[in-house]
Amino acid sequence: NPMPTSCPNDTNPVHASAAVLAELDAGLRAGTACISPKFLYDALGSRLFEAICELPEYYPTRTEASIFARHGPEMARAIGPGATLIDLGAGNCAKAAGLFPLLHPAQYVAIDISFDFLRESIERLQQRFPHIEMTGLGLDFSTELQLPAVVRQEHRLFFYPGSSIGNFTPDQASAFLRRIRAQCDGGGGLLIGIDLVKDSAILDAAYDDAIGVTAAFNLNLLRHVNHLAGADFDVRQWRHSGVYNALEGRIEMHLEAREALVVRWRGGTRSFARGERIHTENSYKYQPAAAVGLLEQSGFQATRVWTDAAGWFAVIHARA
Ligand code: AVI
Repeated sequence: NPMPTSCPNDTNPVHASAAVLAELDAGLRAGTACISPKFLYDALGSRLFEAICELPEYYPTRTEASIFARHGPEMARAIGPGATLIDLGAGNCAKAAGLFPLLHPAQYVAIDISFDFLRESIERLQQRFPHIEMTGLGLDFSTELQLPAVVRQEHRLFFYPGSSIGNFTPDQASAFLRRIRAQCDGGGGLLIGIDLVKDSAILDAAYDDAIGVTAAFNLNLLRHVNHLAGADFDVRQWRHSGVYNALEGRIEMHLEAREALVVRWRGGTRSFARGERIHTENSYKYQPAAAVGLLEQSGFQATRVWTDAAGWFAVIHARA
């Protein structure tokens, strides 16, 4: 059973690697403090994100699911059977699992930064689909995408649903897509979900829901940073903000200090004025043509674009 064995990010559960600490340190010292959204996903953060996907306000998950439900057979025809399905940011693996009966992949490779969560997901999935070879990898694929030799070269289909591409700036997104393309040796392609520009009231509600799950998700990042960097953030001193910035075409998530405060971490300290913010996430929204343009400028050829009736979300198949 090719169960995951390595997780570069979780080799030592108490202390973060020097690189992670340096990244957090630099962000906390920046003029406008920032913490990468990848640190939203510790074990609790992954569960909170799962809960976000169930919220009535968070339309992306169910809208994308409706596109898969409606057009899945057509997607499977465009892709063909026997793919090496590489799931980027697999989380609970539910989206990929929904495609198995249509896609009949030869191998399933699930990658996620939150490895313990992923391991449990894969163990469950392997029992449901014993005939599919499965591998789980704990990797921060945002910084590098070196796939180990267990990942087959043939017919690679990178699966990047949920509009996670929107959490990169367009330049970072393009660089990331190029790295994916470089891993598609013998042909291969990409099946990607991209959230589209829409009325800002819908976007604002999706990122600041009524019962505060998104707020908890954002605030939990501070507890994760406490753990990783030995910081002493008091979560009660911070408030969540998630608002659409129409000029930039993106949702911005911030954490805002409720009062003047001081934070210490391993190797540093900083004071925050009341109202001062830490930028924790961007979530870019694309026009359909811009989404296709992003893929093509990254060396992919978009073969099909599927959207829902309201035009809120797009799933695109692209060839390398
Ligand atoms: C994972 N990613 C695509 C989500 C998004 O919508 O940008 C993360 C998220 N942030 C707040 N709610 C959900």
